[in-house]
Amino acid sequence: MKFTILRSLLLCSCLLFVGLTGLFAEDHGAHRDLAKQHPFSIAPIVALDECDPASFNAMLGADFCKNVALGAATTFQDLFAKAAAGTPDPGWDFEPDTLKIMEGTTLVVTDQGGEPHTFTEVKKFGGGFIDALNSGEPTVDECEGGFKNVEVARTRILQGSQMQVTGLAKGTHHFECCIHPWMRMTVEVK
Ligand SMILES: [Cu+2]
Repeated sequence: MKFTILRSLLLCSCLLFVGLTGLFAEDHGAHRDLAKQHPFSIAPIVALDECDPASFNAMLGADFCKNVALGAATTFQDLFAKAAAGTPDPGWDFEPDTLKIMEGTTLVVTDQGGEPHTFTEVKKFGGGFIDALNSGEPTVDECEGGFKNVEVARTRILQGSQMQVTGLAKGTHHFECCIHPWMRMTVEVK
């Protein structure tokens, strides 16, 4: 009797340990596979950046960039200089970079950066609507016209807000930011 209880306790501890290990292991990957797990209804994605409020707001107006990333210090001028050099700032990023989901899963994209982004589906990755940030790549059709194009405007995400993407068909989908086109992610729907 005692032995059975002890064995159960041991089994429970093991399961708990395996569960916790799984949790911690999963959280830090840039490539997330939710398709192998219990069907998820929501897949979280974050947009990140490190805009420096002083220089961005001097160019683009008060409150364009909010200081949410402590110590964010990429100036407006640095961001453009790095993009022009073909080495865009990696602090502007969607996480994860790749994602596998089951059909029917909703993508919930949260802008945790300091400035606005777009999460725009494109056939093929390429340039956004600000030539000087495109590192020489031509603007993709889906970003053409910038926010004057209602299809682009409706994919805009403001700081601290979320957008949802539903109804993705099975197959591979590419998303990029039409402002900072090196922010890219691929979603595979199974
Ligand atoms: Cu962006």
